[in-house]
Amino acid sequence: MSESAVKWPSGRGRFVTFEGGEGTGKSTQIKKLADRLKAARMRILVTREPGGSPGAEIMRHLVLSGMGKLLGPEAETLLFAAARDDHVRTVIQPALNQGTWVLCDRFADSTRAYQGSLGQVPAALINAMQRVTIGDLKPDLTIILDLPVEIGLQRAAARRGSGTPDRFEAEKLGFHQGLREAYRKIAADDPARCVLIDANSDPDTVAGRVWTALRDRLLPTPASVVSI
Ligand code: T5A
Repeated sequence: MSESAVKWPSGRGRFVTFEGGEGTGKSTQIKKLADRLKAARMRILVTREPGGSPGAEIMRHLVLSGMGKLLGPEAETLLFAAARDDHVRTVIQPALNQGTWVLCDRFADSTRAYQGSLGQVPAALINAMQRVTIGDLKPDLTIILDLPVEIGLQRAAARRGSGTPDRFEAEKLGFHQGLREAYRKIAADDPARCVLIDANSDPDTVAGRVWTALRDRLLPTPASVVSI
């Protein structure tokens, strides 16, 4: 089913998040999906975490510089939460309310994987922060890009060139392997929301898989198809 054969749902926008380890291709795939949706005349907002609003971009600079790590895992989690709170209130929720589809590069699953599973921050703290920052807001679809960690880290290093790895890119291989497992578990635990996608192919092939997931999950009924 192509974009032109789709009768897009109206009303509140849909919230689609992209997750995965370092260099798995989230930004690349979000751009491809956004281009395709825009070609179908959808109203699209592409955003990211940490960041996505002026206040949250300041927090992004703080955590990716490694300052948050100095404060310890719990405090670093609070920094991500503060950034998310601003982003949700000032950008994501207003856009969804206006019928815009929001494509977000990382969201709450990143906190569960990086700070929860790998940073060993207690689930009780993460759940409490989630209640404060996002309340009932839940992605309609979460695309989790899955890739052998060596390939993801090579891609991230190639893109970075001679630049310095950020706070999380600089972690050891075991950290990234644990991250991949954490994301696989998130996908397995919430199959109604999450789709695990093999990202170990060329960008257009992966984009085809992402499109199929979106079509199947967010445009599922035969009534969504109109003849052309
Ligand atoms: N974080 C974030 C937390 O710890 N807790 C949280 O709650 C949140 C929200 C953010 C960091 O913050 C952490 C997680 C992160 O470590 P970031 O700079 O936003 O850091 O970086 P990431 O989100 O990790 O994204 P990356 O920049 O590492 O990579 P992407 O977006 O997954 O990958 P992308 O698309 O930029 O591609 C990387 C390179 O690979 C190429 C691209 O051209 C690019 O050069 N590429 C491919 N090459 C071959 N085949 C393909 N299919 C390819 N797809 C892309």
